[in-house]
Amino acid sequence: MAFVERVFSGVQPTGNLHLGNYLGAIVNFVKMQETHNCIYCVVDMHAITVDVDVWGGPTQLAHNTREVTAAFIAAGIDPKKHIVFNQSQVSGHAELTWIFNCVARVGWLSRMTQFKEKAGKDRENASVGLYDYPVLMAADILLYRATHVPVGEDQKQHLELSRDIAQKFNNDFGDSIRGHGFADGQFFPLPEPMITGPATRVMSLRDGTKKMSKSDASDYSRINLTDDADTIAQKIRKAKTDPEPLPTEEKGLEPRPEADNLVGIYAALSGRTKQDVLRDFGGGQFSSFKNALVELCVTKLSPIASEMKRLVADREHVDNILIDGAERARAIAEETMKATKDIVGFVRKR
Ligand code: AQP
Repeated sequence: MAFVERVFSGVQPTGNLHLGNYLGAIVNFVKMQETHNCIYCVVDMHAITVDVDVWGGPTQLAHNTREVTAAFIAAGIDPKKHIVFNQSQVSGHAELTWIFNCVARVGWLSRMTQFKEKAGKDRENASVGLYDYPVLMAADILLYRATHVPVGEDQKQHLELSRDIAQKFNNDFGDSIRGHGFADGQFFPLPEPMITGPATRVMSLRDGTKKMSKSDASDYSRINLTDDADTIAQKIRKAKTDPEPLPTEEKGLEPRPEADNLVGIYAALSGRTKQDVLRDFGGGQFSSFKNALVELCVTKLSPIASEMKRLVADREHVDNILIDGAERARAIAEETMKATKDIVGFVRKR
């Protein structure tokens, strides 16, 4: 069956929204609005899978939820044409997770590298929610039977798991799916990851081998979307580099992760390729390249930061966007849940 194309993606309200989230995900969210119906979700149920002192408690969570919503809107997402909401307002996410918990295998989840990294050595003490995170993510996407998922490269493995869950559900319940009018036995699509652009994995400004991350202890490792111009300039000027001039060819970046990262950031922000950037800056010193990068970052990010600030101050407006989005999301989710319950054999009121 050909599925109607639909985009779904989410961002966790865990604070410190950074350039990696922006270039790896949000920029592509904005682009996909031109060609698809899109659903963008602030995934607050994912945020609470780490310890409460890490996600910051109720007041912080509510603030971060509004801030991510503000970032979506400030970056150019249209909440009227598309859907913007926070996950916990639509109960289908939790309901479908339970059904998928009974489809997914323990062995599949045990291979997830993000769980291994986040749980660290103290695995016994990690929450069950952190272990189950990828199943909730599969439910997020498949609740809307979404076909395309724009994400950064770090989410590739989770997307593969979502495809495995969709496939196993379709196989396990094939006869029932056909019996409920889906002639080819395919109820859930296998969602496609959309990992595109020159900055699918933005690295830390302090260590080019580590991903730029919200939870890095050093604020100098990342550019936050709320940073002002002086802070951005300071962080880029202090960013780790090496003593060589920039290469003239892209392959010269391969053994130089910090140079590769900064050139990738420049390319992504200017909508050009890394080779184009090296045509302008190759052979030159980092100091002049960094000056140009500061200027570009400030030009692109400052309007987003000030619009975010304005929106976060208008709490009622942001909350109304989330409430309206949740209503429209719920209407789609309820259709999927009704059909899924029928397929599984759960008796329900008609
Ligand atoms: N460094 C990155 N480069 C490119 N894309 C990135 N994403 C995250 N970091 C990078 C993408 O941003 C989207 C939303 O991510 P999330 O809200 O799930 O946050 P996260 O992956 O938990 O972000 P962090 O910074 O990596 O958090 P911690 O520090 O907790 O591990 C996703 O599409 C993600 O791929």
